[in-house]
Amino acid sequence: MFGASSTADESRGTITYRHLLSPQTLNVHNPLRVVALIDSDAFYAACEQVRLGLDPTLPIAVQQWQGLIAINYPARAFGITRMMSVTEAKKKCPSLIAVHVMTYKDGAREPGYWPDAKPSTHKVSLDHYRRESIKVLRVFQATLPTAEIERASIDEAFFDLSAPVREEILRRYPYLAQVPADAPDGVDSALPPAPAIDWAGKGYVLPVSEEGAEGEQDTWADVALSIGAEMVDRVRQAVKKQLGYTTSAGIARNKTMAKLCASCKKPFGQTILRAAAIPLYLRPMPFQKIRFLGGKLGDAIASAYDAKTIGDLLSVSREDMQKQFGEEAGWVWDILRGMEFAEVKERTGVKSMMASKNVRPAIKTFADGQHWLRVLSSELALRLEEARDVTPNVWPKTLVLHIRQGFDPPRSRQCPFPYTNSLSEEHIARVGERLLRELVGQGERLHKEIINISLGFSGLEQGEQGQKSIEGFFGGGEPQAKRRRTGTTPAPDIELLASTSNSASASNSPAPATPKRKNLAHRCPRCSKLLQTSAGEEGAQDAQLAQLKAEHEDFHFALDLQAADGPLEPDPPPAREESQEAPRRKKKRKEPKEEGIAAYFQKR
Ligand code: DCP
Ligand code: CA
Repeated sequence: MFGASSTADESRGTITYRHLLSPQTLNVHNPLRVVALIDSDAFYAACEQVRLGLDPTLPIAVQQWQGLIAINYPARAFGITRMMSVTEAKKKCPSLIAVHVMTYKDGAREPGYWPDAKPSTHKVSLDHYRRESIKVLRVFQATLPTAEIERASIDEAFFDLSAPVREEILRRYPYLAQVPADAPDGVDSALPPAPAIDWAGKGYVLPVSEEGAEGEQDTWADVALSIGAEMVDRVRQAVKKQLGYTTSAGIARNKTMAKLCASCKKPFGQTILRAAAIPLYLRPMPFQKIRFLGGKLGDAIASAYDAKTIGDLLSVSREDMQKQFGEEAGWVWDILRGMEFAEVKERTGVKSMMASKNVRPAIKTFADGQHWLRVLSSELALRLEEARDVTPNVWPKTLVLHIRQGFDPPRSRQCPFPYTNSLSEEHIARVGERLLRELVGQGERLHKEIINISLGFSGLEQGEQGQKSIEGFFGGGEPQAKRRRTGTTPAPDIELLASTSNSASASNSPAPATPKRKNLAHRCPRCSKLLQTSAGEEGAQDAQLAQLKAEHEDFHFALDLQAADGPLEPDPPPAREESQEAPRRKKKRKEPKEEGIAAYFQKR
């Protein structure tokens, strides 16, 4: 069953000196890999509890207009859920403290906790939660400076702890640093037996068997997980101590497993999923709970195999699955066995920001439109300013305006966003107004009223440190332009298939040019798509491949967001086309070769 046919599943095989000592093996296939997901508990509610200095045992919920968007655990004990209105929730728990999210009101430069917030005059602001989210990220970075950290949402981050864990193994077990002279296969010899692990204080360890009989000897991969668990605990305690937020975590060998088990011990708990415990943990799980299997693809698999749980699908062969759902369905087969090779990609900044408003009453005149553009612009100005505090010099390449008129499909216009030394809401609003004119034409009264208006920045990129003016950096527009040109160009002859073992930051810092290479390729460890550079200027291939990888990872990021429970923004953008990733995704879907599994990711 499990393991028997999992030839790629190195983590159940022999762990050698090479796995521990060779820098080249520090990659997604290493059996000593340690990945964690940390997720804040009832995040917005916790932000309000800390901001207001409330006792954390009190029931608290965050309110947006009449609905609830976050509920802390004491309030959940009363049966309050996100689906309820404030009135309903207060019936269940009269002492519930319902805090309304901040809003922007006309004329005010900054959002505030206005007592009279109404959808007709105010616009929701998540600024406080974003700021707190950045603070949490800073604690992560300061506590674990050598981990790769990928911010996955406003309150979740993945960690690749493999490098610091490897260091710590060598510090604790220095005898492993040298391959013994009599080792039969040199560096490819198995490590000596691992010491027994004392799991006390490290978190909840998912069992290997129902009876609780462990039976199996601890492996070095388990030792790695236990050290990773200590690190995650340290980081979580630091967040609690410094900021007052409780978090929960999952520690496993890849992102999907870490994410799955992170919610086992909520709130304020962490869970460890060892390789040997994966079969028992996964078998009864409804397979549609797994990222990307919740939508159309999951439905199709469910009906093809009359399956509900992961266990129901384990008898399906990889070949059968690929025959039915395309070559790339290999990752589905892998994930059902707990295997996944997606990198934790260093992603700590933002790439786009969108301010959106469902307007009630609808916008009927150009002046109404100007009014809301000013409100949206003031939010964007503030957010860009804050982003620049965190990431100096960051500036958007593009300003995008989306509108939805009645039941018409949403429409959008975009233009380059000019650099200015004195960023102001007026500057953004002026460019936004030009875009609005392009969309609605001349005349004061609109032909059709607007029910949603969204203004956003995309292509946020950082200028070089120490650069005098940001204009020099963006003048050429090279990175984005290159990305567009190469994104869909097929490359006929691949000279070198870049391994997935590049460090996660590869796409942030392109490798130095290698003149001999004609073009490069990279197979996405998540969906197996082959990304190829086109034959072009010599030496540009590494940078090109890095761009392609970044773009493709954005595509997955967009899918991740789509697959998440719901929109993170309480004022959801009117259509997928709004997010920066969406147009690129759409373009990809039109490629004829996006058959098989990709077809299942098409929009509704
Ligand atoms: N959020 C939202 N609307 C949703 C889902 C989430 O506005 N449909 C916001 C409020 C949450 C925050 O995003 O506080 C994080 O979302 P989570 O799904 O992680 O939920 P919580 O952090 O609130 O709770 P949990 O402890 O279950 O993670
Ligand atoms: Ca959360």
